[in-house]
Amino acid sequence: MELNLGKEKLIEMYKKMLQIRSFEEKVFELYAQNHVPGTIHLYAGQEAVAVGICCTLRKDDYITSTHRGHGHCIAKGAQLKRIMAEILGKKTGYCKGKGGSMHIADFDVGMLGATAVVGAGIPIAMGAGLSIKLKGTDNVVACFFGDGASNQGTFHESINMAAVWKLPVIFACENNVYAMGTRQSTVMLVENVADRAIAYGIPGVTVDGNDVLAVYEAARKAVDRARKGEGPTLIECKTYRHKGHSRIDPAKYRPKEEVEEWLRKDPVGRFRTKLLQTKALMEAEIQQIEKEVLTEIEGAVKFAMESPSPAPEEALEDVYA
Ligand SMILES: Cc1ncc(C[n+]2csc(CCOP(=O)(O)OP(=O)(O)O)c2C)c(N)n1
Ligand SMILES: [Mg+2]
Repeated sequence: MELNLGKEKLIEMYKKMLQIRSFEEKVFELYAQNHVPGTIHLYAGQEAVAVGICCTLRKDDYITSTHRGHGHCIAKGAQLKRIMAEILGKKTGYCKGKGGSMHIADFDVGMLGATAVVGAGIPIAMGAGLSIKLKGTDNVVACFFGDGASNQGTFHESINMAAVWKLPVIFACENNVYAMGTRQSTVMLVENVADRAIAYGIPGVTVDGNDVLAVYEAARKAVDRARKGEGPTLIECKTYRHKGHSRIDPAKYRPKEEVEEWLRKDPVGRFRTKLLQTKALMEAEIQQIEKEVLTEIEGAVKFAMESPSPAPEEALEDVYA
């Protein structure tokens, strides 16, 4: 990984990765204390993907997300306190506390929404790409989805249409080895999700998804291509979730050695070490960022905990019928 991005960008990247990690640790703790009414799918371990991709985007660009979406929201610049409030089912959350973890969207920062339906974000990204093309602006949309979602029809149909119409979409597959308890290699005969790009005539690249700079570099090329009207790219980021699939999954299907190997490749720790080794940032500067992030997270928790729950009579408001 190369560090020629400028100090400001590196600080932004480290800070966002740390925000996601600390946020997810806090959510896990709050869940254990029974403060989270719905389910949760934690993003810890995959931070380099959301941050590497989103740090190449402008505020007026778009993203679509998945059921594992907290990291995408944070990386695109959504407010920590309102994400936390939504997860805790509070009125100040992005969906007024009525959606929970998998229903967070923030149009102000181009975050078009998380979804509980695996593969459902992919056609939404394709549609956003089509709208950009019809409006004639130079925006792009990054579409996050998992290895499991890449076996859904929505993936194949959307990517083909985006390819044919040269839509400005970056298809970012987070290959974290598993779809719930199913190992990717048992349900796909090609080794890499990126190998599928050739079937649609677009570039496909596989990158180390635990190296934020490698993800950033691949995303930068894909974004440039998309902005110039040259069409979509499929980027596969090889990564790993630290926890089980959702809050109730102890992930016993994962060999101990495999988990240990991936923990050694932890994206946050690796980036921290890299920043220090290359003297891009000094220890004191890093500690300052870490302190700031912890304060922000504490503020978000306090805000969410002190916010009111929605009233029962509001249950049918904001519903399309
Ligand atoms: C259409 C659909 N089928 C099945 C499910 C149940 N389900 C929820 S998450 C998941 C696995 C998704 O795996 P992947 O796309 O690799 O994402 P990851 O959880 O690994 O981030 C499944 C099968 C669902 N929510 N929606
Ligand atoms: Mg997966």
